[in-house]
Amino acid sequence: MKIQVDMAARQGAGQSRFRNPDIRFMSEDAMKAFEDTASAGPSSGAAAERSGRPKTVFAALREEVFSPSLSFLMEAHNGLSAKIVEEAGFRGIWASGLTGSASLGLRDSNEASWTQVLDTLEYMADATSLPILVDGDTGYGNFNNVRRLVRKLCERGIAGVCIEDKLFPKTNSFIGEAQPLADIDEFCGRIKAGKDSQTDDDFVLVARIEALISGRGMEEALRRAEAYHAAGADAILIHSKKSTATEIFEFTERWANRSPVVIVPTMYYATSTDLFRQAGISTIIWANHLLRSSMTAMRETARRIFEDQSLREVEGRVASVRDIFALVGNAELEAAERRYLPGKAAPKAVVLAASRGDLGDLTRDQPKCMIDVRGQSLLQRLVSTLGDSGLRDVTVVRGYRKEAVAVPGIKTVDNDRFAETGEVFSLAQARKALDGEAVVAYGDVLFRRYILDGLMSSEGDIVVAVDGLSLSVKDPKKTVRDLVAADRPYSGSYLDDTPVHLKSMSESIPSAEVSGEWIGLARFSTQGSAWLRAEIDLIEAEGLLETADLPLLLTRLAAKHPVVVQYFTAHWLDVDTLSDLADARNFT
Ligand code: SPV
Ligand code: MG
Repeated sequence: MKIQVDMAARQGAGQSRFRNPDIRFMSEDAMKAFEDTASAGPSSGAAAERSGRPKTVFAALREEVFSPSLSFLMEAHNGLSAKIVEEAGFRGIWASGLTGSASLGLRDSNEASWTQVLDTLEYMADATSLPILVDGDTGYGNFNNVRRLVRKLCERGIAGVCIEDKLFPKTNSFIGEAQPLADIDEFCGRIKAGKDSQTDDDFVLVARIEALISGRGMEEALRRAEAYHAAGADAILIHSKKSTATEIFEFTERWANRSPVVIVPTMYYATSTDLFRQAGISTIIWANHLLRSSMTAMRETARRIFEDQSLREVEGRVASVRDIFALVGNAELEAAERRYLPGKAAPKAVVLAASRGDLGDLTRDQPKCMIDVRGQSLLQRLVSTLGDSGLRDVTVVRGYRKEAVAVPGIKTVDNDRFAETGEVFSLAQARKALDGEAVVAYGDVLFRRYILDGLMSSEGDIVVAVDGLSLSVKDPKKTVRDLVAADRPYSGSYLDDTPVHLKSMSESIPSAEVSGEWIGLARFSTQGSAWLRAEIDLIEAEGLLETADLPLLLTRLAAKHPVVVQYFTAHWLDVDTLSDLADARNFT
């Protein structure tokens, strides 16, 4: 359902990008997301998530184009580059016609058919959660081709299209002079046909003006902008091939933001982004830089290997094979195999949540794991992260205020002697869950899912997650209980795959030997779990079950079996103090 929104009135006349009080169309969902974002600041894409309603890619692109702050779309030309754009932190993708063609070895002259473009887009949309604005060239024909294109784009979850006012087959804007332009009325027909064919209200159609490129001048560009806007284009892309942005700024000044303006500063790259921001530009497209940088890298590697007839110089300078596995999500496949393949028993998780924790009033009626962090308890957050990595069989060891431990779907066991016993005693209460692959976690840690996925895909029988750059390393005076001494320090190199092993873990490791801090997360293979159970039995037989803690247990295991240290840095926290709790509330 569409609602009419006076953007100028909503944003307040002073700060509106749309100085001309104009009527815009936004779906209710997009408007809500937009308002939440505007009031929560630029980092809040979480509006929809907070409301429990996933934001569509269509609404996400609309939000980028219509938000008052400057947005950026980064070029991608296939599934892998789309993933890299997302990994870098961008909020949207430009599916460039030039780079999409070039990556197929073709010219930017509609040599790839539009359905071949669509196929590539499907890979890209599958590979990323970011919204994609596709360079639809001229729309591949007349109004009728645009209609079919837009319907197919909506079907495949492509959030928007940009069409340019030239003729099919197109030629890249940076080739030649005075390329013929489409008749204005005919192009307006393409715009109307596109808008009438979208099957999602938030689909974005950008009309690209080539008048400056083809030497037809500013008046022509403005006349076209007015006509395309009136025909229903959501935004105007004003293109220029000058080396300075003078004509872009003249256009934005005179257009006065009657609708959002999109630019492609490939040729006027030296202009500062702040000037674009001051000019009220909506969106900058970095149009071809991933393809161009990969060409440089591929040439260098090919030449090196050709000359050396060896890989020695190259290995270590290129992404590791493991990096490829990580980028395409092999960890998820492994988790799915455990869930769906016969014979691959689902792994279990044991969460230790018996202790009270010392957070004053907050832990008067509930244990620390039940403290609320932005609408969900710490334990609920931990259980969902575990679930996302395929760990759905979760046993929580309760103790202090056990009746307050309530999270749907968990199993519980109790350590009723929590006040006078330690962690190994708690773990022993969950011995039954330690019969096969298992993860053990403290109940007060939050971590990004990739850390757990890393443990789950490790080949070690016992693997511990260690922050190689935590405060314990930087400031050995800070009291951290779970200090780790490993046989190799954290190297900081993504390419370094050499296995690292635990030597010992405790709060009193001499500072020179500290390699990091254990975050309270460990994985045991079926073999590892058997070793773990045997060690708990032994500790019990020695009369130490009440007093032993997990660092002691892991140190004893490390003396007998390889305990693999998996390093990472940041992206986790445990909640020991009120200031940790404040951090937890900002943790995403
Ligand atoms: C593209 O990336 O294909 C574009 C931008 O259309 S440009 O190459 O500048 O024309
Ligand atoms: Mg193009």
